[in-house]
Amino acid sequence: MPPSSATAEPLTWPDLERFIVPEADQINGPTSAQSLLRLFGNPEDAVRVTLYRDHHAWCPYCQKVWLWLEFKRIPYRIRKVTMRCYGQKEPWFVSKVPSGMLPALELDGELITESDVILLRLEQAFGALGMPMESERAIQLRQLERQLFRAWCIWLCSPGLSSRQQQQARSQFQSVARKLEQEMNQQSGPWLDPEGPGSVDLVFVPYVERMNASLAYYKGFRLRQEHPAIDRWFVALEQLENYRGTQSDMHTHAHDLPPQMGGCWSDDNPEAAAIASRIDRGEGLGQDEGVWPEASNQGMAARALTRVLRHRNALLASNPLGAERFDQPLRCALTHLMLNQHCHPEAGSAVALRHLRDRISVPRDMPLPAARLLRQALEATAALDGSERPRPLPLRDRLDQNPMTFRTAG
Ligand SMILES: N[C@@H](CCC(=O)N[C@@H](CS)C(=O)NCC(=O)O)C(=O)O
Repeated sequence: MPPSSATAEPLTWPDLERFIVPEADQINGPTSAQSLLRLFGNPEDAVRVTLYRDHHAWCPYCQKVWLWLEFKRIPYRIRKVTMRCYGQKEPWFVSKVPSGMLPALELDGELITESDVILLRLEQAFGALGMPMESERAIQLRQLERQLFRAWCIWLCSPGLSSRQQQQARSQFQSVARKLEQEMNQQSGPWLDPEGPGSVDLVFVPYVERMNASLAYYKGFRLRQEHPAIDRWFVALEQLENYRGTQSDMHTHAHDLPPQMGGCWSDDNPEAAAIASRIDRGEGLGQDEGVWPEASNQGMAARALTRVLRHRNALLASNPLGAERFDQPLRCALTHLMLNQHCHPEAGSAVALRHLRDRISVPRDMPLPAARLLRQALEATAALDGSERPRPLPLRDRLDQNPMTFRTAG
């Protein structure tokens, strides 16, 4: 909804605190990136599993295992570890896993690495999720996932492709995506697994989510429009709260992938530039990005506000404008978020507001629709001050996202 024409005075912090909503139960409630223990109604001594995954929920192989545990409702603990691209790996983790690679998992005290090996061991211990991972069809589908991954990497991560090579890379990617669609179309429902959603579906989720985001942002390619069976599969996933709790958005992926992939290259077409600018401003990409079935704007705005207030001191202190000068502009943006009215920030705050806009990470900080509203409120408030933009987000690392500032918050 566009903001009303009225302008508001910035609410005070106590005024804003009245909008705080209780956080859902992170232990037994819906899937949440903030959980450190998941019991699904079981007693704590039922826990046999510890999942080591990254703080920011950026690691695709971790998402695969995370999804599996959530879909199977296996009680587990979570220990978060820093990825090299955004900080220093914790020494306790390196003594456990010398390569530092994520994910890792402990099952009854046994350490397991490599996401596929982890899933196989979990399957042995707790039973398969739909089709067993080593059945003939599952192996074929897992190979198809790697084929699609390779075609995506060639298109997205090869620097300096000529227009002809770009076209070839796109055709190659689409021919593998069509094979995936054929597999989906063979089933009566939207899933790859006839009993669906099974392990074979979950194996595809992390990278197909990243393909959808990165190909829109860097190539102007709308995966969900071009490949309707993949869209149906996404729509079905988005009905499931255990997927939504892990789901990221296009802004997050567009900017977390370059350091992880060693660079993502734009095809330099006007469609890509328009989509990238829309995503960067925080507008999202509507149905191509994801549509949550039960998201009311007011509820999601309150969830965004609740997360900001939890980290208020760290957000103020880490802002380039400094805590004191960023206080009023941040309250203005939050006032806009909650009242849907423009609120004039103090002069010289546009860059600071956009600095925060650029660093909201999904699902680490909040759900996809909440982040979209918060980014839009930050951008609308910044635009009242001017068009000045912060430095572009770094491409080689994301040390600007070091989690340590936020570790003790809340
Ligand atoms: N083949 C491995 C790949 C795991 C992997 O590449 N992990 C990346 C994160 S997505 C990693 O831990 N990199 C080290 C780091 O970023 O710190 C698996 O399937 O588990």
